[in-house]
Amino acid sequence: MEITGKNILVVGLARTGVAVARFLVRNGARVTVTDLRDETALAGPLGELAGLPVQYVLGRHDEADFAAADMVVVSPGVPQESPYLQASRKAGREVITEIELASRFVAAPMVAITGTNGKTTTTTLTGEIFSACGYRTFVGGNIGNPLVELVEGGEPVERVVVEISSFQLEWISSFRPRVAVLLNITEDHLDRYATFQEYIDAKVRIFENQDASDFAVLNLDDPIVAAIAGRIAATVFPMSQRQELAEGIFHRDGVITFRHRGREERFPTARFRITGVHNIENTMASLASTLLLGCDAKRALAAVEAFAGLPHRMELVRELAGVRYYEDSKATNVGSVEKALASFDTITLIAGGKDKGGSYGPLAPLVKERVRHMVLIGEARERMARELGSLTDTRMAATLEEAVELAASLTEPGGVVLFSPACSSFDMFRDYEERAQRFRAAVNALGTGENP
Ligand code: UMA
Ligand code: ADP
Repeated sequence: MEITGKNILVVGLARTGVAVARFLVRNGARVTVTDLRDETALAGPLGELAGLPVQYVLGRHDEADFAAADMVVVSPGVPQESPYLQASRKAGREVITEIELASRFVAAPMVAITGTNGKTTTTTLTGEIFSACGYRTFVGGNIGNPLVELVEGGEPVERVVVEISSFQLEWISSFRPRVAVLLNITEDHLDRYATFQEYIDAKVRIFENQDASDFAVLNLDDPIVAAIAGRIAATVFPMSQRQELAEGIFHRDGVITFRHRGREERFPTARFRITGVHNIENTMASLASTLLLGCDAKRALAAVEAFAGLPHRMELVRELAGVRYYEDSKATNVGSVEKALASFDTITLIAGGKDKGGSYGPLAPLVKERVRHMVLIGEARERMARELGSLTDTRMAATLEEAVELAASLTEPGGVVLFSPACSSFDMFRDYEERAQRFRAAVNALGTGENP
């Protein structure tokens, strides 16, 4: 792909925009960056690009720029229906995401991981396994560091692992991973997509450019994922915790078995540090991807056993007066909360936050069975109370701190206080990490007589 001398418009100036602009400038493009936020709000990113020959259109978008550019590179946060992007398309301009641009320059075999939940855990673990097997590995994508940073840096690598969101797949045209993983699909991001089907369609695009020489690692236990198997050109490499597979990877009686073209490898789970059925799913996906791309089973097992998981995913914060407090701030949709609820018996659930438009109904059976008390916070609390409130003792709290105190007063010894919000954090917090820190501080302040 030729970039030199091209007139390229970069839309959005946050992590993606900065990395894309740098890469394009370095490769001789004429770069314009536009963002709806103004110069003051963008002081940080502008500082990162200081001194580079970039033109800026800030605080607004200008339709003429979108129609005139040879190519438009769009950040994932920009909605597909943006009228400006539609103007580019109408003018016959190529619109692509950063992941599409970057992948055109990646030569090393790539594993791309998507799904509603488990992406970051699986991406991280996959990277750890490749590294333990001696491959120089780049790990990036939706996890935080854009893939284009790899091609910009020019570091030679032997394996690439990218976490891919549905947003990043919206404007691909040739993106083609050697191994594409789809972990699961449940309702999410209905504040961005008009229907659940639109979200599914965006996710499935990860397989769009693969052929039979590539692999699609599919979780057969998820009905929506299983239904995709017949529709794609890649060689399907199935995974399951419910059925034994002659070809694929499956879990039974504490052993994960990988079978591929006559090769069989067995991985006992007894010494794994990450727990829960969902983490077996993530581990199977990581093992499948890495073994399919050359990893040795013994080294792979050692890497899995050493992996302690990531913060803010069902982390034990503290035990106080016989009550365990778990922080699961990264649980921003019902699918992840289902897994958290399935992990404990007697639960006081703290949930709520910014509503993403989906139904909370799928949580009903587990709430009824396992949740003794529910404390709701944030914008979504009224709707959550309407959909789930009749199933258990339900209270409202004005702040997270108040919710923690209330939960502590309600929970009997032997019970669990679980903060698994089912919502994003942006109504009350900067992001899920700040929300996590606030919960931890409130829990650690319990019993001290102090406010966090
Ligand atoms: N903007 C415009 N015009 C618009 C809309 C937005 O100019 O019409 C501007 C905003 O003012 C802002 C910029 O675009 O300045 C934001 O871009 P962005 O939201 O794409 O932010 P980045 O920092 O580039 O982060 C993106 C991903 N963000 C989203 O998908 C929302 C990051 O995923 C990702 O880590 C990063 O690229 C690197 O690849 C975050 C995320 O929340 C973690 N992802 C979602 C999720 O995991 O659920 C999908
Ligand atoms: P993602 O990057 O897709 O958001 P994470 O690994 O960050 O995934 O985990 C997000 C949330 O989902 C956490 O609450 C975690 O406990 C839960 N989770 C992790 N793996 C799975 C899975 N395979 N299925 C359902 N929930 C999961």
